[in-house]
Amino acid sequence: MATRALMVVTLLAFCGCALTVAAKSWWETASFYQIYPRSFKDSDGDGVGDLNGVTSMLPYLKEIGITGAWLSPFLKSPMADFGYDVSNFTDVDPLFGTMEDFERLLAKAKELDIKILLDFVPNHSSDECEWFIKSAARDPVYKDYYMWHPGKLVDGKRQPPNNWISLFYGSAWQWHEGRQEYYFHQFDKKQPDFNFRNPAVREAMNNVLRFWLEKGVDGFRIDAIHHVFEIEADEDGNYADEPVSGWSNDPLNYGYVRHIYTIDQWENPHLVYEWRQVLEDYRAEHGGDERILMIEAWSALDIMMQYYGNETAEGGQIPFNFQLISYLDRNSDAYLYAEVINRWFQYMPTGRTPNWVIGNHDKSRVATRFGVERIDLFNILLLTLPGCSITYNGDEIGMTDVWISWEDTVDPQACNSAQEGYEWRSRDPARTPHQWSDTANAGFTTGQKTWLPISEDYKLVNVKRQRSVALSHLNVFKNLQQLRKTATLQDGETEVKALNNNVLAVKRSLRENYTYITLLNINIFDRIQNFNLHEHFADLPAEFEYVLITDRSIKRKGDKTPTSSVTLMPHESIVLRSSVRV
Ligand SMILES: *[C@@H]1O[C@H](CO)[C@@H](O)[C@H](O)[C@H]1NC(C)=O
Ligand SMILES: *[C@@H]1O[C@H](CO)[C@@H](O)[C@H](O)[C@H]1NC(C)=O
Ligand SMILES: *[C@@H]1O[C@H](CO)[C@@H](O)[C@H](O)[C@H]1NC(C)=O
Ligand SMILES: CC(=O)N[C@H]1CO[C@H](CO)[C@@H](O)[C@@H]1O
Ligand SMILES: [Ca+2]
Ligand SMILES: [Ca+2]
Repeated sequence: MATRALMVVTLLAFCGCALTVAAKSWWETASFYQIYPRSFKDSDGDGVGDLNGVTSMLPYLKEIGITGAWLSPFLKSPMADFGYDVSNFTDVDPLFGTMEDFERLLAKAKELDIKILLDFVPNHSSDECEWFIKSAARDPVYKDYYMWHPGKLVDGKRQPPNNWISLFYGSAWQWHEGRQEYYFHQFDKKQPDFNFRNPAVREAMNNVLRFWLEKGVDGFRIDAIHHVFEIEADEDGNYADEPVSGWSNDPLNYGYVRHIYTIDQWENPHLVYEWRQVLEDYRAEHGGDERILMIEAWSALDIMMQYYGNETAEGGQIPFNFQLISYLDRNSDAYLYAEVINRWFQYMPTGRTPNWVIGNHDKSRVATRFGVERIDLFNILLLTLPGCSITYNGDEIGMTDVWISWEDTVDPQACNSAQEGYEWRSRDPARTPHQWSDTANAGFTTGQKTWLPISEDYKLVNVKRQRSVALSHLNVFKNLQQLRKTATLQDGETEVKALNNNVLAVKRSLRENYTYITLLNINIFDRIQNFNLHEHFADLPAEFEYVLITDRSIKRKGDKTPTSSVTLMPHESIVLRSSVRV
């Protein structure tokens, strides 16, 4: 089994034992990219990105060293949640193109050796899915596909069955006139939750995976897995209230209750093990490279680790590591960075592979959350840590959030409640169109309008311009991908530590190879840092060479520095390489 081979590698990485390095599976050092298809590239001028647009830009992914991409949903959908409300799990939405377009995308990706992962949204379908329509009509096959409840009578008035709240505001139970029952939805009311306790639902979803494997996808990114199961109903078919949290005064606010019955139920990881088995069975029959699962869960670390697998069953290869997103902000010091990074290593079971994520389509952009002066810093960190990196489209050129007026806001998480505070809830600012060039609409579309406004900074921040600026964010990203191919960054041991409040160091070393040290000046004040690396790491040679610099650097690539006195300029991030193999 592939994971046994991994164990050897990771032992080497974390205890330095003298074992041989086993060959790695393709994904273990992959540089992944998240494509939000609505905003990546529009091929037909309607102002919404599409599959042919993605296909036309696959050479760009190759150019920037991406080895695998996951695409946010492009399946048939009424778009109440921009595709996260799927009405047919095996059909492409005409807004994005056709199945033939997707097949062409896959063929082109194969030609370029870029792996493609589909976003699989198992928790719910759209209320316009045929399965839901049949379920509402009590069709004998589908009637228990979703979570239905007659509600309770209070003073002769019908009320939702309990106090469960939707993430998008208000009761999680929606009355259905046709069936004369409530259905449960963790997200929008147009996203009814599946009943995963029904084996027929499990099989239907397994068949969805098989359908796309047959098309040739290399795996799946699993959406919102921590919401999949709810607590089992009691003997009378009722579900207990969730306890009031005390964090909010508004009983319709998601934070009003503690979600002990609607998230992180113990069954969730086991569903992932079942899906992994579907992938393994497919591979056993059809061969090819390992198919993978990326797992999206916003859960405590001990729960996250269960998604890797248990003693007898394999799980997802990549349970998203959201530690950097969850615990760091622009005021964090280097000790916190080190702690947050090392925590994943401490919890991760032997033989598993770490992964690093700093942005996605639900979070404020990294350039906005941490400041534009830290764009290179995070790209350098993600790409020099061991394991796989996952970059949200646009972060390689340092795109920032775009302010969007209430009138232009389209995200249901913002629109479903009052105008007041919508800016806090809206996910639109991080979803604006990709900035390709300085031409009209940033080269995203040939049309006049775009589904979300283009950032005003597109004449300065775009791919075309950054290609021609030596130390642009894009070129730093590309230079990193070259470094990443070295034996040390692929297979080396890792030591992450803060040198002081302001400087984070990542040391990567491998027997008989060069040692690399990433140094990040996190300093929230504009200060120069000087330090002696011998005081922090044992057995370093006397001299290091600059192999990666940024536009903050005064040194040049190839310059040398004594190990005893390394200087970082304000907000400078660099990678040094030992002058000799060790
Ligand atoms: C999904 O779409 C395909 C292709 O149009 C169709 O054959 C299938 O019946 C649809 N499935 C559902 C559940 O609507
Ligand atoms: C691991 O998960 C499998 C599949 O869900 C289960 O059958 C098995 O009992 C679990 N093993 C342990 C040791 O918990
Ligand atoms: C560097 O490490 C690789 C293993 O990843 C090894 O094959 C090689 O011999 C090492 N030494 C040199 C000089 O490359
Ligand atoms: C990061 C991410 O993919 N979030 C999605 C989680 O699932 C909900 C509902 O499907 C979406 O609204 C989010 O965008
Ligand atoms: Ca389009
Ligand atoms: Ca659910």
